[in-house]
Amino acid sequence: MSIAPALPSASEITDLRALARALAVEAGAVVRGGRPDRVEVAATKSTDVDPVTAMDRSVEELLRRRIADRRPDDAILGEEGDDVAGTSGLTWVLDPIDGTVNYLYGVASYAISVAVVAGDPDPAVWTPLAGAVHSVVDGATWTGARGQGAERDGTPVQVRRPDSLATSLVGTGFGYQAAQRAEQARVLTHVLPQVRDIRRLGSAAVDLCLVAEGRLDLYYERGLNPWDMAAGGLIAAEAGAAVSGLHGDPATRRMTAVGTPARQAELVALLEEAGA
Ligand code: LIP
Repeated sequence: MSIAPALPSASEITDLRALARALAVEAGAVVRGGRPDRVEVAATKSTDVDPVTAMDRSVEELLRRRIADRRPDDAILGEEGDDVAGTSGLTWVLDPIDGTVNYLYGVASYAISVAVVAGDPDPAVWTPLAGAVHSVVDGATWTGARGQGAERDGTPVQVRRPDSLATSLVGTGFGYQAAQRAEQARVLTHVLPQVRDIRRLGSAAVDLCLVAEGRLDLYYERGLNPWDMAAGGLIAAEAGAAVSGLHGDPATRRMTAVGTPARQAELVALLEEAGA
């Protein structure tokens, strides 16, 4: 049984939020200022269509340097680099460019995602404390902090409360494995007739923040990595969303379903029915 981590005070969490925001905004400026007209794939990861670019790597190095400088006792879990151990019990969870395929093609939805969690940096057991998501192309920044709400560029945000699942606009996404996409397509054929419409925007971090501010009603995806969901999940939760997996589980790689509680529960039931 995992022991509940000692949590920082409210004012420390406020400071962590400010640092997450500053890091995401600084990294965003680097990406905005340095994106070449034609982005090259530096390498591929889980499959041939799972790309990493030079910018993903350089931005993560920048974030790691800043955190090592400002928070030397904290651990780091990042998409593009090795885990760094810490002694403080806190871990920074980094996605230097969430929506890398969009960045590659110049499609507008990609973001820097920076979060800090207490406890094991595992979505099944972690305690998210603070997070920031910076949308590179339009410069929007969302932040959230445990028990302190969520905001976009200084304005508090709240989830939308649609009257029914049938009138809910739902975001989702698909993985880099062909077999996984086939399974996700099967589930989608079950979901689509039951909702207003589907949006596949390409960045889980941005999708979660769009739910937080009511520009999407619901979001679900199977296969998310911790760094795809750490900041966005907290921001959505602090904006009033229910954030969970299926069958009473927390939100993890297995499934992440998010939205205003009444509709989110209906979406979860639909996904369970579909055997998602
Ligand atoms: C992406 C997620 C997106 C998902 C993609 C990919 P990445 O993260 O944000 O929701 O559908 O398959 O996982 O790889 O750009 O950091």
